[in-house]
Amino acid sequence: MIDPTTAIRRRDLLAGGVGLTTLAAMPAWAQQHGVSPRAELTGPDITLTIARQHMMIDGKPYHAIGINGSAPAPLIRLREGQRVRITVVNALDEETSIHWHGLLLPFQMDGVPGISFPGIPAGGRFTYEFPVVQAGTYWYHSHSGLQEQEGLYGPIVIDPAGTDPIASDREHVVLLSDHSPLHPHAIFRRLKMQGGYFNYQKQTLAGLLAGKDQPLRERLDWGRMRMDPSDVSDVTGSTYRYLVNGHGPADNWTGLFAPGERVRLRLVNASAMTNFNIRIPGLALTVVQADGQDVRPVTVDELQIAVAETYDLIVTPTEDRAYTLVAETWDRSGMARGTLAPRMGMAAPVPALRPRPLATMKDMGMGGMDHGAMASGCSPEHAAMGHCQPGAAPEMDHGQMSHKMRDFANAPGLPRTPVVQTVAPMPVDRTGEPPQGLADAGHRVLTYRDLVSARVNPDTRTPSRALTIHLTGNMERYMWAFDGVKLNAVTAPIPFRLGERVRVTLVNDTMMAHPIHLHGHFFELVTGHGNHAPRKHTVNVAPGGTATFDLTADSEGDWAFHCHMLYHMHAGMMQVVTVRRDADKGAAA
Ligand SMILES: [Cu+2]
Repeated sequence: MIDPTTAIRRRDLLAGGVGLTTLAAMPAWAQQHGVSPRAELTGPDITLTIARQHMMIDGKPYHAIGINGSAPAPLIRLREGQRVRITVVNALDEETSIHWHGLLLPFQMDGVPGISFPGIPAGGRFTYEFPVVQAGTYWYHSHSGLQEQEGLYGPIVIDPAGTDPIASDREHVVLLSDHSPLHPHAIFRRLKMQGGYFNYQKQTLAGLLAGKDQPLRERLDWGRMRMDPSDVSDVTGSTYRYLVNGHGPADNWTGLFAPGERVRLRLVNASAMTNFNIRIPGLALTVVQADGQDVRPVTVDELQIAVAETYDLIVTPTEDRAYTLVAETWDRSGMARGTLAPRMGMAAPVPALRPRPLATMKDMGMGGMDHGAMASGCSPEHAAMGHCQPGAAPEMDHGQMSHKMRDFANAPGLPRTPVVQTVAPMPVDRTGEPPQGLADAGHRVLTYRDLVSARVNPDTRTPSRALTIHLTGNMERYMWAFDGVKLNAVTAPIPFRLGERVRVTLVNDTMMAHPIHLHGHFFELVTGHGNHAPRKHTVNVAPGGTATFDLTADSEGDWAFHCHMLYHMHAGMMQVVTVRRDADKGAAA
């Protein structure tokens, strides 16, 4: 057997003699003893060297890709109003890239190979240079292949030009992620072979018959569809280690506080595929920022952070004791865990994983349909259309169900491709509901509708046009797309005219959540808050649900628009958005 440590060292040397081969070189901001993440990359000139290395998780080494010898990558701390020049040196033997997630910048600096720039070849380098025009919590990651899954991500904090309206005595970056001993291409191959490969939580027939946690009727409906209500996530704790600042649950990353302090937690979900439910038993969580944008403080007991989102929280621990930061995965297949404590070496009880959530009929896009109608296989709407008779055909088979689910009446213009396995017959706006699996949490849970911008939106015009985009997929073949057309089959980008304001509705025709991210822009979620709509760069669209936002296309160029579930993006759920002075002139503008 080759000692993997030696192998890695040799590879690093071959890759260009990068001397940082120490095992588990953790970034200073993520270290156990870090009182605050002050050791960071800062200033107008920053160099990032990307190379293969190891990552130590709960005492075991894992292959990883890091920056300047650390995985996760170092904290980059900037100030609003400065200019920054960041040189990225590629010491890998493959192409790479860095994308600055949530930052507003010229599109040539956005870092998406094939869209914004050609990528950084093996052994090459690229200098990004842009003005820093915003403040808040963001992050950066590779946009090449599946490198992000291997640890190529890190946090960005931008301090406001003036006084920070969010007062705190101390702050900690809490960067969440998922890491696997499997190579990401091996994970993807398994998903392609069988969409539910990592879902070991499937119900057994005995469980089906004996279960009391869901009405039998719903179970029968699922059975007819040959789907499984426990398919909440595609990649699970069966392969993932869930991390807080690169540390496993046993490592117990600890952030210090003095009792009575206002502690700001800058939460970043840098996972490839995992949404997390966050709670700190014994502490209320006051949400003060979402995706880097200040919001009116709202206090909850738990919130879900979807892949690629950030949330800033204020907590005020008053007791001289430890508190557990619980980051339970939304499918309840695992947990990332950390501790807030007055001194190092302390721990508080770690709650057990709660029962796994099951997808519901609402997750199938039947939010507007009652279960009785569903069980009979004939909704009132379909009866009205002459498709069936109410109360008839109670034992409809999979083929008929499939046909019903693929009824395109509610999705005019959607092509009939293999990437459209299902169409949500009656999708509903679910932004006012607790996120998936948290309906019965038994305490205050953040919903998107709770978010209200702290300031008046910069553009409060009524949108001049509306656009609907369907999120489509085929779980069995592991194909994902917008409007049924995978990126590699797309013939034209989604065009916007520079300066126009458009109302975009995302309709999730699949039974999985999709955190959708638009590069280079913020959009305003349409959740009833008028000119104080929350501004986001990523919105998680619930299964069978819709989400609507208003977008001012104010940044000229070509921008990536994609699902931030890494393997969904890789499987085709990505398109290019163009913003042009005159849409008709296309690239010539
Ligand atoms: Cu997705």
